[in-house]
Amino acid sequence: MKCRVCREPAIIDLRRHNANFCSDHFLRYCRQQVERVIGDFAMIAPKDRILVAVSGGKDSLALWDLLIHLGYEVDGLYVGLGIDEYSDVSYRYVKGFAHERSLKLITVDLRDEYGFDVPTAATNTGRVPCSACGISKRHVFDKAAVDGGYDAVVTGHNLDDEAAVLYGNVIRWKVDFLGRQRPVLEARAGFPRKAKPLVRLTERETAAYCVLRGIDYQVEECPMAVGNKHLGFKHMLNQLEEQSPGSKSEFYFGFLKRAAYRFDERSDRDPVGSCAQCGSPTDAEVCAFCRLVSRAIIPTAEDTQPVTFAARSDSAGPTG
Ligand code: Q46
Ligand code: ZN
Ligand code: ZN
Repeated sequence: MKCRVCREPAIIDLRRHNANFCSDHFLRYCRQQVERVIGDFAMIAPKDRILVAVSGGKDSLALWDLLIHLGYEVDGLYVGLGIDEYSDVSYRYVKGFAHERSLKLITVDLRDEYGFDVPTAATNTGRVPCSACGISKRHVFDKAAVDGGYDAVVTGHNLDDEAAVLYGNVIRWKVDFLGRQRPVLEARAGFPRKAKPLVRLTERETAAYCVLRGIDYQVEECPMAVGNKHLGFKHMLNQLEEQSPGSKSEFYFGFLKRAAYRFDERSDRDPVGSCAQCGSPTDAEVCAFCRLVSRAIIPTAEDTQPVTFAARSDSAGPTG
């Protein structure tokens, strides 16, 4: 197996491109994919101040590294979700990455800032954990970006993520979500621009990128993702990709090119009001996040039935 560019021994084969690369040319390929998508979708301008949401996983740390390498000014934002040891270990990877490279990291811990964590929020509100988590992360990302004067928030969603989300939205014909499923969403009243510069790279590629760049990352899946529909969709799409390399990319980029615009008008309306409690844009009197907070607060010590996850993570020290 030889590198398509230099004919030296290859370290990775990319079947959807019918190409093999040595490590140098694979890293160059990753950077080119990110540069291309940033340009194609006008995600970031050269002087923009960027906030990257980092979870400690391979995608977000690879994205931070890639953007710094490409010359952008990028600070990190980590949200402490309070998910048991998983969050402790994730945070250590993020801190280590930022510290080694002298990068600025902003940390927002849900318990410290808002008095709840994701497991207790899920238990106390009856929501599935990923729903409570998603509402919380969106709110914190938006607020941190607006408060910090950043031009855009970027996230590490990759091609596998976006194809799986698209698949889920298509099979249920969630037209509002389909209208917002673009790799960049422009800033709107009270919301920063949001972009996903990794959508041309797969999970396998971001993992390989991290290994080659010596980036340590949280390998474990979030324990709350068990049973998550998207994992099932990813698995199905991987099987399809195995039989027909390039399917995922054609599905996702074909949608963006040929179909996404048909759903635009369903989604681009700005919220008409602002939240009575936090001031965020919303159509309701109180935004979804503030409603979540009011129902999710961690029980006090006097409560006789502490929630399992909260009790464990309150007492757990860093491990791993
Ligand atoms: S962190 Fe949060 Fe994910 Fe865990 S609870 Fe679900 S959404 S799976 S990216
Ligand atoms: Zn090469
Ligand atoms: Zn609010």
